[in-house]
Amino acid sequence: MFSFHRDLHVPVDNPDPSSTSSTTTAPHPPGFGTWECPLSPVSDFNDSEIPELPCTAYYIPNFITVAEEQQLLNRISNAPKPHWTHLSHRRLLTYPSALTPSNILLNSPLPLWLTAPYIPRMQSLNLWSRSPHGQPNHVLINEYRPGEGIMPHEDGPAYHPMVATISLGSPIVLDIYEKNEMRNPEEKRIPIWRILQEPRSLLVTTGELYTGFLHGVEGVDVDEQLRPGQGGIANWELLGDQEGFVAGRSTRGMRTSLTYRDVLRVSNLGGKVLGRR
Ligand SMILES: O=C(O)CCC(=O)C(=O)O
Repeated sequence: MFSFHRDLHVPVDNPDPSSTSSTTTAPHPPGFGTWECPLSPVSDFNDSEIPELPCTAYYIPNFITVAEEQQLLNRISNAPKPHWTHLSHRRLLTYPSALTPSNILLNSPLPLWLTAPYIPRMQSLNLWSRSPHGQPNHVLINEYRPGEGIMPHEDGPAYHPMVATISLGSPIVLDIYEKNEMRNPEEKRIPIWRILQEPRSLLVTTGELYTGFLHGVEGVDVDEQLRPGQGGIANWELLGDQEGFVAGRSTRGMRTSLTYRDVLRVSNLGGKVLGRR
């Protein structure tokens, strides 16, 4: 009856994440870096904006504490085994439930352990003020072992165009790609930007970055070229622990992401769709 998370994504090709290695970034096409953001979806957040990226991405290190990270990891590891969806290169938990095939969320609250104090903390930064429900109503939890990843994709129109990701466990690099529909499908995609997500950080992607680009995580055992500048890490200056990455590489451990979203169409069991704008 319901589609799974993978169906919500719009995959653009189907590479084996473990067969690729990201050590470079693609040259930026003409016009890149000249984003006009007349209606930045988030207003109280400017110190955390990742420079150079299209509008808009924000990175906040240490958004949660070590104790909160541990509590979340404990909750996730206690999730009943049948609740996990096993995908080819990661596993996934979906709260409160998967969307229907027509991308509708059946109205049901998120569990408290996923909401308090994290959603109020995001709201105190004015984060969801422009989303239809004023807060996230859907959380997808991805778990990656070393060597696992997620192919380049976009998150699609089911959601208000914003994702807020809390990272737990190992650091990991998120790659951003041009959509470039004209490319040869055999050709390996090269990221144009790379964002390093430290444990306990919050990454917010929204606006043009949500709608106009793809994102993915390479299935590698070691993230390399961790440094500032072209081909390096776009959020280098915002990292909480630059020192920890001065060797330029980071060996992956288990990494879990909590991706908070606002599903546009919500239905009570009676079938009435609420919350559309
Ligand atoms: O794990 C991540 O940070 C990325 C997850 C992702 O791309 C997604 O859930 O759509």
